[in-house]
Amino acid sequence: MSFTLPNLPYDLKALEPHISSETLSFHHGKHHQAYVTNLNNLIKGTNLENSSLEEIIKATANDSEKVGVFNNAAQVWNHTFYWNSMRAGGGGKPSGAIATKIDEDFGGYDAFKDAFKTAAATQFGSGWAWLILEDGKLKITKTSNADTPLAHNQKALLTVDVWEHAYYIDYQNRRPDYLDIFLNSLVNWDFVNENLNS
Ligand code: MN3
Repeated sequence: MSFTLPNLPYDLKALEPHISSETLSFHHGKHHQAYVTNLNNLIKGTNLENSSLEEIIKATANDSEKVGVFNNAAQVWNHTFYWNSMRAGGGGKPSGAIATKIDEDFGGYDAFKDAFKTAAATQFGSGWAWLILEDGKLKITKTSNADTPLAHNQKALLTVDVWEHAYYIDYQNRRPDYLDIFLNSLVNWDFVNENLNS
């Protein structure tokens, strides 16, 4: 099976002024596309050629000879998940089941927000911050480079990309400003609720 780049769930200008069409154009059209192209080249003619993306990620997560396959497969998956983690007019306090669960497990939205921002701000170098469900509890994690909750039997609910390519055009080195905007104006809580209920 050959993978194709999924379309963005909104148009390139949809997240402006918070994330520019220039950022989305490069990030989706160049970076995400490159992971798809690399993955297709790496699995061609191998025993992973007919596997799903999730199967490839799980099969290669702990295989030191398949690091390249894992990195590209996980980055394809992580980016699709990230696009869906945002929407125009998003952010702020959640509603629905996730709001209740955040109150139960973090003691309120503000505590969640502080913990998520801290994890994302303190990820050294490239990586991701996540809201996940593990053993029935919400947790916040951070992963380096391509690493993903899928490789750790954790259910991903929300992510933010903290590779510099995600924010450098719009925020330069100011990762904390990008994170504030993500939390206050971009989070797609409907997607988070769908993931929680799936
Ligand atoms: Mn990225």
